[in-house]
Amino acid sequence: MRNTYDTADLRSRDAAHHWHPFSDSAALATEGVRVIVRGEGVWLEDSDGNRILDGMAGLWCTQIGHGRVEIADAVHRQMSELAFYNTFFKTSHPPAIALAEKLAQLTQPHLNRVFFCNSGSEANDTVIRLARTYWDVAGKPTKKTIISRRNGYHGSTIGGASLGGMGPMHAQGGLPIPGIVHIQQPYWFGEGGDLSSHEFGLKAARGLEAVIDALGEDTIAAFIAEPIQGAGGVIIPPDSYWPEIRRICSEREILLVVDEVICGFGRLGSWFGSDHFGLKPDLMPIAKGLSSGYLPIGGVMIADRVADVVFQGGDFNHGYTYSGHPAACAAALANLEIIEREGLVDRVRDDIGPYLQARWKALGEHPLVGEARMVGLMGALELVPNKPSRKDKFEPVGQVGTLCRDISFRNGLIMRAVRDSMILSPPLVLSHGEADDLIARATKTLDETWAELKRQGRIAA
Ligand code: PXG
Repeated sequence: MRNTYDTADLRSRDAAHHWHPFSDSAALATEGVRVIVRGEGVWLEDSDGNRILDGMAGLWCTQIGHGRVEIADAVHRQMSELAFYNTFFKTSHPPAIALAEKLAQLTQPHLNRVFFCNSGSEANDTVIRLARTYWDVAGKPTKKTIISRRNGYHGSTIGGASLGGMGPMHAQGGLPIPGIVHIQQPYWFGEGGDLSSHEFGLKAARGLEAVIDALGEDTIAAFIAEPIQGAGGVIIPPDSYWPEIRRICSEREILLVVDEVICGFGRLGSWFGSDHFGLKPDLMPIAKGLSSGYLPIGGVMIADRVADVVFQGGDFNHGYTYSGHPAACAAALANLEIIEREGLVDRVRDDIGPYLQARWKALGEHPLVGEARMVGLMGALELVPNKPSRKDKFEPVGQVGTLCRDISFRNGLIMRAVRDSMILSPPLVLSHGEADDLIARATKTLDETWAELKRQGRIAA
């Protein structure tokens, strides 16, 4: 099909009326947005007809790739039958029932109930209310504080952004809300200093124990963390980290909340990041890959031990108009069916995961790359000025990452920049040939970034 879009017209109308998330809207209006018009598999097409490899799976979510008409058909069928009804006031409908049952089957045996929301942010706001309500009903109402991590990401609502540990988000709007405490993240490359990765993993984990002791266990409701931090820069914790957190959680009376919004639904080569790291969550927020982003839907999986207590408290006074929206549930069900039928989770674990990881890690040889890391299909390249030093960073932080991201775009590959690291999280349907293509584009991008930095005199010639 020929591309018949008028990019200049779209850009000017966008600039006039569309306020973008996480953007400097004034600067963007001058620069002009890139307009994406079509998607097929791992490929996107922009309004100028350029093909771009979607190395970010939409926004960490399009597990099954773009353009799967099967999902559109399932949604069409559902909307033709029942486009909307709510799940409040003693009602339900078949797609919400079927999806809740399916999620109970796919998750660990102790997770048998889901509370539906429309996003990961809403899921995490739900987590705050559920965790505190749990302790209220359990007769321990002083247990209210939630421990989270600096540079964690849990969404952009007031609750989600407060749980998250993003400084620039806290700086706007008077966040975080009271009752949330942040500890160190397990980011060895950036914060490990002279410690080995093993030692640093233990140190970061023991920060949890130290805060529980400092504040008193009778004040702590929960600890929340992503199995691997996504938006924070694909922070893969040292091997010592999660076992130590598991030990601490088993010795202390606190809920463990594992935020699976990015790591869930096959991203790490297991159904959930909790399975990968051997974690047993009490609450488990999900979104993104649940529907591959075809329609907005999220939820919180709730452990039996939590549900059993909260049920004794009567009404849980919380919910969203679109909790369990029929069309979104139908999209999610069709998406999960594709993930299962095509064996995408095993494929990431045994086939395309190891294939891409080997090639991605080889990019670590590049003079600009201080570390190349990847688990499943989720990876990062740390760009450094003075390899092999981990201590020397580009100043000011972020410019080189943005430069590299823009060059990558021009080379037809979407990577995301976090500080000065390049992030990759492609659709799980990526073929071997597409993985080779991706690596070729990433290599070209690194070479061109390196050349540009030399030209600018920012690294020794
Ligand atoms: N938890 C985690 C772990 C996430 O990654 C959310 C919660 C919030 O989900 P919603 O659906 O409310 O966005 C997320 C979202 C980025 C980026 O630039 C990452 C997210 C969202 C937007 C941008 O990396 N993650």
